[in-house]
Amino acid sequence: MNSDYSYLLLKNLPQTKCDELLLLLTSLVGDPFAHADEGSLIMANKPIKTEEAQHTTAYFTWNKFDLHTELPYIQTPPDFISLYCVNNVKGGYTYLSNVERALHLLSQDQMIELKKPQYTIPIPPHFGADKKQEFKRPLLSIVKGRPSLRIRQDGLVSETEAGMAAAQALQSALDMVREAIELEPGSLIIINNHLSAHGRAPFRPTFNHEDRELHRVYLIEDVNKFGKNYDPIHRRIRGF
Ligand SMILES: O=C(O)CCC(=O)C(=O)O
Ligand SMILES: [Fe+2]
Repeated sequence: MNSDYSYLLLKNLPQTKCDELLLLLTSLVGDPFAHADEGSLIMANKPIKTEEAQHTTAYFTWNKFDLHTELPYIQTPPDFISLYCVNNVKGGYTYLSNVERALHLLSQDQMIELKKPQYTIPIPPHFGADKKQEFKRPLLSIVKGRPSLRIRQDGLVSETEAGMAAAQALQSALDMVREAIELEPGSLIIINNHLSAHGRAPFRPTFNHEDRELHRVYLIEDVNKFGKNYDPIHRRIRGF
């Protein structure tokens, strides 16, 4: 896959041995890994009826997931996030926004703000991290001439008002260029996590075997980018 594309969608894949298929196909793009605090290499994005699910937005909830990039609160976020659709419910849209298209809608001054290391993106509660592990970072950087975005709006803080205004303008721009895809069982989407933001429409959970279920794998092109935080035996990263 040419990693300049913001996403790749494959349809009508076999629906047996789907996790083996998911790992096999996505390994062509990068090395699968997970964050040690979150769980398995293949995560099931499926509603779980808990008290926590009412107050947060995560892989186990069914509320709207605003456009974001994956793991924006860690030092080296995944290069790609892949989602294989095991099952979907009506209206269970996946949102995608092309970062370059969105950035065209911003001013030079806003771009300058986004590149300043003035933003704190809170770590979600299910990671069990404390505030001390949160760092100030830029939302936008340029890597080999292409943009690389990290964004998650809920709880985002900036040191300055101009920084916050630029982050809000960015989120509106991402919303304006958004497309919606209703993944079908047997579809696999591989999303470039630098060049694309993703999200999800709110949907009605069933809490049974008919529920929406996407299997998710994170990929990194070069595990050496993780440095000491990476455990190659278990394919896990630690820390933030
Ligand atoms: O459930 C989805 O469609 C995507 C959820 C999501 O953004 C994630 O798991 O990171
Ligand atoms: Fe996500």
